[in-house]
Amino acid sequence: MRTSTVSPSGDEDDRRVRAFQARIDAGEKIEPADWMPEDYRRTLIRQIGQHAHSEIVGQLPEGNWINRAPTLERKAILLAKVQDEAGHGLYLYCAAETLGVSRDELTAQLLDERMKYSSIFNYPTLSWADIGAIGWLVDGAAIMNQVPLQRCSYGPYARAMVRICKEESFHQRQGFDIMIKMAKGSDAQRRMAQDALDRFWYPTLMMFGPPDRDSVHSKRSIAWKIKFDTNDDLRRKFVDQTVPQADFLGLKIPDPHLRWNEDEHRYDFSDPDWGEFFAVIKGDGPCNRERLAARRKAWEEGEWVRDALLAHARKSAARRRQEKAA
Ligand code: BYC
Repeated sequence: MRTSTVSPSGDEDDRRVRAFQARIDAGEKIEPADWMPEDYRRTLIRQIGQHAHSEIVGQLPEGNWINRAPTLERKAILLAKVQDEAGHGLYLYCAAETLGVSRDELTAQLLDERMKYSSIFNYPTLSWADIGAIGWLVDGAAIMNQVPLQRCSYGPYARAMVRICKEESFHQRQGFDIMIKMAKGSDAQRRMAQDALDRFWYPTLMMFGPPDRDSVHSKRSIAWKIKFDTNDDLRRKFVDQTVPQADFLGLKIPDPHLRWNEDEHRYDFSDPDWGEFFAVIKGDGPCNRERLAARRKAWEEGEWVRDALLAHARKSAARRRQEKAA
């Protein structure tokens, strides 16, 4: 892969950077063997790597309920969803690998906390209704954020997103279906549904990232078509889409300032507690330690599988070499 190793300084570098930006502006896809500025490559590794880690860590809160799903059908659906998340993680690690970073390296960076994963997965799942709320709200937010990424300038990421988005739609639908059952069920079920909405609303709004004034990467990522909307714009779109769904369920969004703004034709709403968001992404949320401990345990316990695969691959390669030589 050809990348610049220094920031553009001479005429030649300036020309290459301008030509690169022109390709992006013209809607061309950048492919792994193409020249790209080092910062573009690093930004993609950061975003795709974090995204992959989110899919993998994101299995934990829902995996917690597979054994406690209320019916066999719900259990089969949840199992399929959690397996899909593992698949999304793998597509994304493969996309990141095309940028010259190995999956082992990305995992090492997650485990020693140099890389992040989505803040949302640091909140616990306390009841079955939380599984509905995750599908409805968390996957709903994920779709809002990920649909534009299908047009990302980097080919392998864009193509991975096409498949991921298809599966996310099913995830969102199954979550909303759980919420319908709960919200229209007994009083106790309705209370559980409202409680899940109360706890997941603001953490879901945080998924879109810090407010625009604190977003360090947005401007450049938008210019590079690695991002298409600002964090606040996507958050607003999500609120506008979700409030009527909550009305349909007969549930109340836990925001006393939520109002329809007739002039601007959108909802006004309260910001999440940004102090809480920054604490969570620094490692100080309700479940950060538990999540990382689970990933470290899985990594350590999987060592024999990795060793066995490597030994098998080496043996097969040696056999192929012998056959070729014979
Ligand atoms: N959580 O400059 P900003 C899923 C960090 S998986 C943690 O605005 P950017 C699902 C940000 O990384 C959902 N950290 O950043 C899976 C940066 O720190 P660094 C995952 C966050 O990149 C299973 C700093 O804050 N989706 O849906 O322009 C089951 C400043 O932020 C968060 C993706 O990853 C956060 N919420 O924008 C169910 C989608 N927000 O890196 C569902 C792809 C911000 O400088 N990613 N930070 O140390 C993106 O679209 C963008 O990376 C973001 C952030 C919108 C998330």
